[in-house]
Amino acid sequence: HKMTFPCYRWLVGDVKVEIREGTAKTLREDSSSQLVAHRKIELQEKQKIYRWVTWAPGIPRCIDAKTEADLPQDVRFENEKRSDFEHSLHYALLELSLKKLAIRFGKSWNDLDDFKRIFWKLRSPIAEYCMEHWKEDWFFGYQCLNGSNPRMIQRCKKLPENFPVTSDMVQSSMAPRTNLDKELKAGNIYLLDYAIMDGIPTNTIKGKPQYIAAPLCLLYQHPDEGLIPIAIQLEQTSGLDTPIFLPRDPPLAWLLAKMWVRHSEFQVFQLLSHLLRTHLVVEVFCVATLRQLPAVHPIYKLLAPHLRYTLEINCRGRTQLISADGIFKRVVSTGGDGLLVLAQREYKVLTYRSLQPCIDFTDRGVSQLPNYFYREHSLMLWEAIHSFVSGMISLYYQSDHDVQEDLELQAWIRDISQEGFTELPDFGLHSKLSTREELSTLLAVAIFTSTAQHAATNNGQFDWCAWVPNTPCTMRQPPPTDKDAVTMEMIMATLPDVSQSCVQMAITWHLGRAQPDAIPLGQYMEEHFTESRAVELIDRFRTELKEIEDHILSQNEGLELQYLFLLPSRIENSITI
Ligand code: OYP
Repeated sequence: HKMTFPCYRWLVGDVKVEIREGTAKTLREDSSSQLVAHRKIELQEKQKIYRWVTWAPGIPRCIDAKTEADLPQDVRFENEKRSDFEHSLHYALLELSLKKLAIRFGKSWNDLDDFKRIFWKLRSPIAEYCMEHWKEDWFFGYQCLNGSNPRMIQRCKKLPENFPVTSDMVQSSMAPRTNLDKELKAGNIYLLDYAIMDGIPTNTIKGKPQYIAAPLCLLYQHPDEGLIPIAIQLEQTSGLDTPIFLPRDPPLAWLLAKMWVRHSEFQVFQLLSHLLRTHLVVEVFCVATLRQLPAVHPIYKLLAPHLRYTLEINCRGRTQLISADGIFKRVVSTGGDGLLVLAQREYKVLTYRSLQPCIDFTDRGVSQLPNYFYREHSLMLWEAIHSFVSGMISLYYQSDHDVQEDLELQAWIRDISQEGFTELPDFGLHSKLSTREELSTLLAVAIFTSTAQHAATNNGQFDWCAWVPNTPCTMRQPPPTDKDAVTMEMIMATLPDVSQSCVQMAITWHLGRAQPDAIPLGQYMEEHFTESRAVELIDRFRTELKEIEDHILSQNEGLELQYLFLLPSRIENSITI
């Protein structure tokens, strides 16, 4: 018999009694010494089954399990989920291998339109829209705000020294009667800086080297045209071999420069924004919660629905996606050593601040950008989550003192900060919790990251990556050094080949499609809380989510390109894929 989450306590002697609907209690509130002893035994047992392990140094630690088969039944996929997961991927790969065969047997692969032969429509209006508009500059800018990686763009007050863009170069992109200097001062210039990609080891696929660049891209918030790219340099050191590409260059040169930026974007998006900053961060909360909080603890009850299936999907990711012979090694430029080096660099500078959306937007200086739906929706969701969590916390903790005195909670934060996020002196999360506010923010970070933030990065991946030239997973030729020498032949030799493109489409479809057994944000299949005041807070939370839902729907009405990734009904309650 499998329980989704074990909520039992030993009540009488050794008889296990399952109470899912009991009153939540912190250690101090548990009156009898017998119940206190049961809490202890439960935790000892759990700490035997759920153990920390270092999968690789320099990234968050994770659950000790070689494969998902080592995980306790309680945290495994249900049958329905497992068979769907396994079938959908086979289906996609099979479908695409037929297309691949068709192309192998004599059809050409020498023009961008050839990508249409393997392109899957699959009811994704955005993917189709992308295929039509991916070359347009406004569309490039739009994706910085509302694509799958909406956290890369930052305001640029002063040009980086290694990116010597001059006023003359970009004058033709400017609105009348202004120039680069004025716009820098006015705060209308933005930057994408992929310095983190510089020198990352590159993959070799079927004997052929793959290539990586470390681009810089300047953008301008144009009064009429919106956010548009105005200059691109493909490497971090400027020089004769690293020209600054401009919109007025030969069209194929500008296009290839943008593709190189988008190729870096693929890596940063999948490995850093998606894998590291959602999957691996949430796994730390998962393991600590299972190890340190008994099932009757209010914080356990609060977090459990947001941790469903995360351990299993992450185990599968470690064995099949980022392993030495996984999908990345087979088709992505950062496959092999690169992906770990990249993740380690990001982990070193990962901060707790940056996981809080309000602070992140301020730090990046992007609060003024118009049509930044991701920002607007994230902030609404953060507010709703934070106020729900604060309400729950004040039900179970009457004062800050109660937080300080909750020994189980203190062991939990210690596990998170010292066992999970190890080797991270500048992370900025204390190893003790002293106030209710600190606790609420931390729980809001855990819930926001496992729900909204994961949805924002995961759910659009087919939409934005299915048209491979828009977000290529690898590059097979080095970056261009001569603007005038760029040809279509060179572009086709650079972009992923047929089989790499097929895998990119299959995997992003597999991960990005709606999950059949999804539980949406704020819906709880088990009644962890039965106290009437807690139930009222849950109801209020749902009402707020419904208001956000209506707001987003009406805002999107009639839009050619809709932003619905953060529609509460489409956000899953936990990272399950
Ligand atoms: C697990 O049978 C996951 O090969 C995805 O991983 C795909 C598999 C297994 C493959 C199954 C198989 C989920 C957890 C995660 C994550 C975040 C990073 C996702 C990166 C996706 C990259 C797509 C690559 C396209 C070339």
